[in-house]
Amino acid sequence: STVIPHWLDKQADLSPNEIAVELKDGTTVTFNELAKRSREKARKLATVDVKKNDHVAILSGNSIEMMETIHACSYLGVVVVLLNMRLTAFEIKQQMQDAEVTLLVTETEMDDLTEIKQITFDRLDQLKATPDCRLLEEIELSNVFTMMYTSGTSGFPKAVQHTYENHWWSATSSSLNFGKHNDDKWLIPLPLFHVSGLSTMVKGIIYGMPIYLLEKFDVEAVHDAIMNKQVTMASVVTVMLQRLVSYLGESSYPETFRCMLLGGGPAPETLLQQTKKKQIPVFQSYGMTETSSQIVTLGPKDALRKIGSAGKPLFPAQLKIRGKQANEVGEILVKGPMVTPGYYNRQEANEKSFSNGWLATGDVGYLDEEGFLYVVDRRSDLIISGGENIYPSEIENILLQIEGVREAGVTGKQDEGWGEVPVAFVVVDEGITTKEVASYLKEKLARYKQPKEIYFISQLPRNAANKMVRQELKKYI
Ligand code: S0N
Ligand code: AMP
Ligand code: MG
Ligand code: MG
Ligand code: MG
Repeated sequence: STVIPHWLDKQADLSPNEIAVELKDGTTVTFNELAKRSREKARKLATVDVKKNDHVAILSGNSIEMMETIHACSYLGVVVVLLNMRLTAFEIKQQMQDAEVTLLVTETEMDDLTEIKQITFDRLDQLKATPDCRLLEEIELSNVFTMMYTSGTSGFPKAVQHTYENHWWSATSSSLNFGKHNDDKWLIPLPLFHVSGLSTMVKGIIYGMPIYLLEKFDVEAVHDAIMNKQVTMASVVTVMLQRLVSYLGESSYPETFRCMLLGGGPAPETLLQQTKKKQIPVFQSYGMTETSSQIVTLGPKDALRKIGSAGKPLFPAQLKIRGKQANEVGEILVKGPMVTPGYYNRQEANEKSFSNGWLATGDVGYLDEEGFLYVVDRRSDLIISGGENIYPSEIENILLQIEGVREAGVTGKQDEGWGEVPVAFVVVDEGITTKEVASYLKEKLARYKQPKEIYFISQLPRNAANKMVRQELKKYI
């Protein structure tokens, strides 16, 4: 496979004193410093027995330490497993076991994960680095760099593997669409544990571009970065854009702000019309964890003309609608070097999802006569709440573990704040209360996955084959 110099070393050589990361408090880190500190962290990780091909998990909000740890792993040839900060200890343990993680690196110590070998960023920093530890000078593009979990229709999350090559092409295909400007500075208000945030971090390294990193989304901080910190591009999900638009009021963003990349879920037409009126340069996109971020994006030429469309597949990605002609609705299939080689340890799911390099997304849409994609429906039953994915089957499985719960069905309900939220319907034995059900779920599921409403009903809607029909649950809402 293709081998390139380690990309952070390469950029540190090309742009040593240029800014790689900028924080809200004014802290900046140059490429040279970032490379040096990441290499130092790699040598420290080696002292706690981390070695090539190990799987190391990171549980952290956005920070420079987190970025350095991710790069440190790449210097050791270690696969980084990025965990969602919102998960419960129960969910984290499941994912770490599934991903065969040997060490967890955290921002703060996790008391409820004592059985797992863990180290905080601070404790890692206090270690004395092994000076003779050999770090990788080159990257083999076909190797896996990162893994992150995405829910599955089966009810249990699967780890999506990203190779260096996937990240490389994701970054380059984006720049072939948007262009790479010398004054670009890209704002990351999205978590680095999602590919939305991580892919932007990688772009920074490959482009030699500063990123403006927020610890977490905050409407004032994003507004301030765009207005006053010379940010030229930003990535957001719909709920963030909605909050930004109302915060903006009658003002407008500076003309130097050239791209608001919108992804991770559907964009309401009314929101797009509002942003058009306010001349916010919104670019709709379509992508998923499996495609290492956007794979279809509206180009600058077409953003206003094709409002509502997610755009065309980026160079050199391909897209087709299974068995369909222009304007016919069907399943979206994608192919390209940014598409994951597959889920970790999931042979069955891989056989089902991939064929001749084409990924069957499960999403539904159509191409117009000019080849622009319109996404009309999400992959089977997927609920997207504030950019976080929720699979009904995952919640149903947990509900069914409760003694006294006989049947369970979960569906999405429209929500003004989050887009959609999960709602549960259960058939129970006498005596059990909704409070008991809710408190069990609290232990097992991240807050955003917990049903906002729980209804006891006498029976679930079923078809002739006695299979529950989730779509029918919508009638009860
Ligand atoms: C929207 C975010 C920031 C949450 O907002 P907020 O208000 O800051 O929440 P908190 O203060 O942390 O918590 C307050 C209460 O709200 C609950 N809560 C938090 N988040 C959610 C949620 N999503 N749904 C429902 N409830 C939520 C908390 O639990 C808390 O509740 P209480 O007080 O009751 O405990 C946050 O949700 C967020 O960051 N969302 C975005 C996540 C994301 O990045 N999604 C994208 C994933 N997809 C991809 O990565 C692929 C596509 C992609 O790459 C992409 C996507 C977007 C843009 C560009 C790209 C690209 O292609 O490059
Ligand atoms: P994730 O893996 O968390 O990034 O989720 C990706 C999913 O979000 C996709 O499979 C789609 O179901 C949905 N999605 C992404 N982009 C769009 C879009 N432009 N319109 C509608 N749904 C989208
Ligand atoms: Mg996901
Ligand atoms: Mg908040
Ligand atoms: Mg999502």
